[in-house]
Amino acid sequence: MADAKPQDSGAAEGNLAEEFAVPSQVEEVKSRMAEFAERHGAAGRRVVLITSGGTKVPLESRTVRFLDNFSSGRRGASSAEYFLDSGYAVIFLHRHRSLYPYTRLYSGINLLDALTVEPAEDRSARVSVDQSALPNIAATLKRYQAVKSSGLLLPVEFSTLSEYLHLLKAAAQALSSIGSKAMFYLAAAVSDFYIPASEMPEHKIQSSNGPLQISMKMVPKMLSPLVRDWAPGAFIISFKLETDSSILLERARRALDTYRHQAVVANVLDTRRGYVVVVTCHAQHELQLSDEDALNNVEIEERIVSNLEAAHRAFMLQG
Ligand code: 9Z3
Repeated sequence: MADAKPQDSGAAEGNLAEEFAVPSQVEEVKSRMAEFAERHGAAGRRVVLITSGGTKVPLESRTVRFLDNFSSGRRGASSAEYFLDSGYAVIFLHRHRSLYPYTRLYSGINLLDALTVEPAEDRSARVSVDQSALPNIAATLKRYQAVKSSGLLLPVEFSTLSEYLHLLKAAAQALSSIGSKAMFYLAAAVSDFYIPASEMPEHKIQSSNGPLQISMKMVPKMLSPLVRDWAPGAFIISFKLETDSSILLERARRALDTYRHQAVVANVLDTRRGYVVVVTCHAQHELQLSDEDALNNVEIEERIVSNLEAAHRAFMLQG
């Protein structure tokens, strides 16, 4: 997640398909996203594309080992809920098995510990839920079902880095028809490095060959063609993650200067659940949860989404 200038990219965005295999489902998913965007755009709704979760980068083509990262997908999944609450239609481009809207609230719980069977004798046995083991389950389930039946949430999954890159491009093109009604909220933690297929060993790397040295290429920065070519009218938010807080804001500003999009949400790994800065070309908004907020289970994503929703509205008015 280091910074790189666009010209450092190993693969220029134009030849994405040469370096990253095109997933078979991409055209079909693209038309579903385009239909979703047009339907909601025509109904006067704004549409946000959220990217969420980490990526894994294989070291062998018959993959035994890969490089992964820390991202749980919680930022993306909880933000999706707040965007839905704010009236957006949401395309949720997430890594397979990362956290998912609503179910994320129960991710640390063993479901079987919250269920009991009664009576056990025949096939009419009912399974019931211990609501104290699944806090707010009734309200959450109602909200989940309402969102599902309203057709306001379109989940799209990726597993590999290649899938992520091609699906993001497809999503950008699919949303171009709704112009400034589209928001991109790029919260996924995408690897900056990869091994091109042509340089990857086919079989498992042998430890008998001794210590391993690998050389990786830079993943193309998708923000550049996204802002310039694929969705020039959209409201685009990237995220900047650092572990050293002293360089965070400078890096966020540098990203804004380089890509010229609308905002960067800057966060530090250890404090990301309680503190972020929304950096735009004119301003800097610090969003911080107080001790009282934390006691009341307020989530920082509620603040982030509220801040960006208002900024998006102003952006659309500027026309
Ligand atoms: C973020 O900074 C997200 O806020 C987190 C959320 C990944 C930290 P979790 O998924 O964590 O809730 O566990 N996302 C973007 C990170 C990133 O890779 N940014 C790139 C960079 O920093 C720019 S696109 O260079």
